[in-house]
Parts: sequence; C-alpha cells; structure tokens
Amino acid sequence: TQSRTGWFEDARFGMFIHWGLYSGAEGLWKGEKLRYLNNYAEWIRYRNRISKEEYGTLAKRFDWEQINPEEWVLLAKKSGMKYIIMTAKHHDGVAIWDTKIGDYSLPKLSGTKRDVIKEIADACRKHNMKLGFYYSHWIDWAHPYAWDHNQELTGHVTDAQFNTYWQEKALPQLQELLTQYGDIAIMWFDMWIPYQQTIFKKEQLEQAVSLIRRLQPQCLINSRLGLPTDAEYVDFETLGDNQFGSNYVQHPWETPGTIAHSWGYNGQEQEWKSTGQLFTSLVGNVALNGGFTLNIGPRANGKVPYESISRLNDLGTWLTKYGES
Ligand code: FUL
Repeated sequence: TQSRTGWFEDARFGMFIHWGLYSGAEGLWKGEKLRYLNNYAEWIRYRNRISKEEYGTLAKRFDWEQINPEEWVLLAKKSGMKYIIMTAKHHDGVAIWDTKIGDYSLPKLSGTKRDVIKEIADACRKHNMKLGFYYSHWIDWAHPYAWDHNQELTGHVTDAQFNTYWQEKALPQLQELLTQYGDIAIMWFDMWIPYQQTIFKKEQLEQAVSLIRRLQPQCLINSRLGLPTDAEYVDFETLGDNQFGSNYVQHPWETPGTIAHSWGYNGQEQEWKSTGQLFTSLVGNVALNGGFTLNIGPRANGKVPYESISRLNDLGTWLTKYGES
C-alpha cells in the first residue's frame, strides 16, 4: 500500500466539508435549539426528532443562485490544504448528488438539476486538488432498515432487513460515487465502534472494500469503515474527532477536527476554536507524523462563515511563509 498512500502521507493538511440538508436548519428547528448540549448541528434530525418528510422541506432553504463549490476548493488551496473530503451522504441519509437510488436526495428534494458532487469534482480537477467522499455507511436515518445505533428512530432491525439496506442502497450508492465523478482519492467512512458491536457482518464490509478496489484501485479507505486495520482493508487510520497523536499507529493517520463545535453549519455556534488552537492541532499532528483534516460547515447558500474564512486565511498565510509545499 506504500505507493497508494504516498501522496496522503505527504499531504498532511486537508479540508473536511460538512454540507447537507442539515445546513438549512442552522441548528434550529421551529425556533427550538438543537436538543441536548454538546450535540452537532448535522444531527438535528435525530436530536430534535424530526420526521423524514418535514426534514425534507429544508431543501427549500438552499439558494442555488449563490452555491458555488469552486469557492470551497479555492479556499482549501489558499489555506495550504492538499485534499478535500466532502460529505456525499451523512447520517441523515440524504444524498447530496443526483442518486438514482430513491428520491431522497438534495437535488430531488429541492427540484434542482445541479449536482454539487459533480461540481466539486470538476473544480477539484481544475485546481489540482484531491477529492474524497464521506459516506455514512452505518447510520442512515432515512432508510427504515439501516441501523439506528440507539434504535430510537428505526426500532429493531433484523440482519436480513439490514442487508436489504446494504445491498439496495449503500453499495449501489457507493458504486455511483465511484463511477460518476472521475478519480476519487479517499472514501471516508464513519463507524466509531468495532463492527462486531454493530449489525454489520464482516462480509458486508468486505463487499465495500472489493467494490472500491475494483472500481478505483488508487482510492484510499479510512479505518472507520470498521474492519480490522490490516493493510488490505485500511489505508489510513482516522483517530478520534478533534484528538491527535495520542497513541502509536502503524498506518498513516489523520485527525479529523472541526473549526467550531459542530461540523455542519450552526447559526447558534458558540465554540469557535481559536487560530492558536488550530495551529496547535495542525503542528501537533504533523509533528507526530500524521495529518489534520480540518472541517468547515458552509451555509445552505454555500457561503463559508466569516469565522472560518478568517481562521483559514491565518493558517494559509503562516503555511505560505513557513510551511513546506
Ligand atoms: C462523527 C459524526 O457523528 C459527526 O457528525 C461528524 O461527521 C464526524 C466527522 O464524525 O462520527
């Protein structure tokens, strides 16, 4: 795997983008703040117990005149970042691209022909930026048979039902992402407990690995897929959110961190990290031979909040001056 991961080990710094239907809620639902302290704006459907239909109405808040993914790519470039990980489907189960698997996608819900995944892929190609996709393979609140880890929204799901979700939605959507948008540098999965404690069977996760290896042999797979971390399955480790370098890891690794508290845009955000904290994370990860994937949450009109832009500009200025390119 050395050759496959070489660029990633050199890259060190990337941009994570959390942008989806939840961005339209801005951390508020019918005047009510996100329920429970310490929770993320991209979890609002779950936290505030919003029905699938009502949640779908957030699509009306997207301002397609203004949305321009190229701006995100240019911001990443200017900030000294070498790759972008874009949320293609988060836990809410809403595909950001024009998926053929069902109607619950951002383009269909908002009645647009635009495909932000295609647009960001084109912009990345144009500006020589590596692109990866975040795909929530485990949690999908939009599918009745996907596994809700607390079984609060979907209730009990049998193994056979879960396999229906896996075969009919997850794998075909992965196939779309891997075949319609050119070279994909990373597939970033998100499961934070070992698969044995979930509904997943090893074979199911292996099906995802073989699909990726077959369709995009250079594409990297992160450890949150949930399989054991041997080279065959995992190209790099994703450490805990906002943590860095706490233990020795044998693979290339990254820490995903967010610039505020939430990952998705939250109009109520009160915990912007300082530029100093972000420097510490970047330098701390790199000093320990890892990488840092720093998240921003653009608004439903595509605009990146000023608080994020100013911090990224500071990091970019410093990297231009002192960093190795
Ligand atoms: C976590 C998710 O639950 C968060 O919403 C976010 O996507 C973060 C990167 O990973 O596991």
